[in-house]
Amino acid sequence: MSYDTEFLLQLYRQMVKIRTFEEKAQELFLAGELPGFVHLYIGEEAIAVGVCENLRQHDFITSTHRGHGHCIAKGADIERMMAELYGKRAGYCKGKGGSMHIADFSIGMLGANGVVGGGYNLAVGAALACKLRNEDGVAVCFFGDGASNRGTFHEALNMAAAWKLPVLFVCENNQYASTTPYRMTTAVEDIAVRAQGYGMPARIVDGNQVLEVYETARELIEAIRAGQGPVLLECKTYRVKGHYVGDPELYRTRQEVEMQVANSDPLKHFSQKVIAENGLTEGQLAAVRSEVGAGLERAVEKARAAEYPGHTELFAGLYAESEVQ
Ligand SMILES: Cc1ncc(C[n+]2csc(CCOP(=O)(O)OP(=O)(O)O)c2C)c(N)n1
Ligand SMILES: [Mg+2]
Repeated sequence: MSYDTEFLLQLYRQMVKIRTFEEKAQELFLAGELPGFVHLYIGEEAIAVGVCENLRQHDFITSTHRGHGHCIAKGADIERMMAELYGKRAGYCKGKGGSMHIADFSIGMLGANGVVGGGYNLAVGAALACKLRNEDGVAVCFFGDGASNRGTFHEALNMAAAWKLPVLFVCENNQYASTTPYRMTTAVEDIAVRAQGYGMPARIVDGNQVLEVYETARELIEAIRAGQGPVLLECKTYRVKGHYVGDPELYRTRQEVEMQVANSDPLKHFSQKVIAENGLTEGQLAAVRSEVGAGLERAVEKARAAEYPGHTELFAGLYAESEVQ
């Protein structure tokens, strides 16, 4: 497939936005500026970007505890995200949720989720709503390899397949679930084989190559939008950072991590490819990096200067307004 320069720069911009946001979140967390817990999406950028570039504003996504990349790829505002990480009132959850609860319903982002495997049924529900309303929207459910061992995986895939709901289940197989390597908890080589048990088609892609993810997701999302039912897409990748910022990572060697980064970093791979094959220049890529970097610095400055929610707001926003009179 041939791509125009603007599109390739857009993919790069989105991946760099995620990488830069995550590197900054790591730095700020280690400096003691951010409360709570932070799980980084570094090394997995090509998956969220390759999938979400095929979505419309009102398509839905559900996310995980490692959710910053999904939010950014779906079009969330990094200033409100950063303010949320700081616990400030200007944040997506008015500072009360933090990293694992960021949601933006205006762009179909149904929320990061502290419950592993908590996104499946939200995605199936959103897809059912699309179908009942006769809309051609789709729901994408991002989940981890570890999360595929939860019971909710079975419930959701079975119902989505039986009712032919418009869901794309995207497994981010990053080889680890917390401190456990894939092989310690999972007997099958590929999560994709599990789809067969639900009568659902599945595909496997190299999740470190954004164009491969993009092209496959594009084909699958078109078919799902046309009413052909759900599909499971397994993206093979690697969790470059610890499970959370501060993880001592006693369960793997530095050599393993360094080898993976050297061989499969999605940003490095993409830059080399577009310079060699598509005529982009290092100057164009550097301009994207500096534009993104400046935007992120502004987000951090604003978040630092923003107000914390006041004690009088402690109970505000905890419950939805009742529609029952
Ligand atoms: C229901 C539930 N069980 C356990 C946990 C603790 N926990 C948080 S993340 C995680 C591992 C998830 O692994 P995976 O699904 O592969 O996602 P990854 O962290 O690799 O992105 C676990 C066990 C949790 N948050 N929720
Ligand atoms: Mg994992």
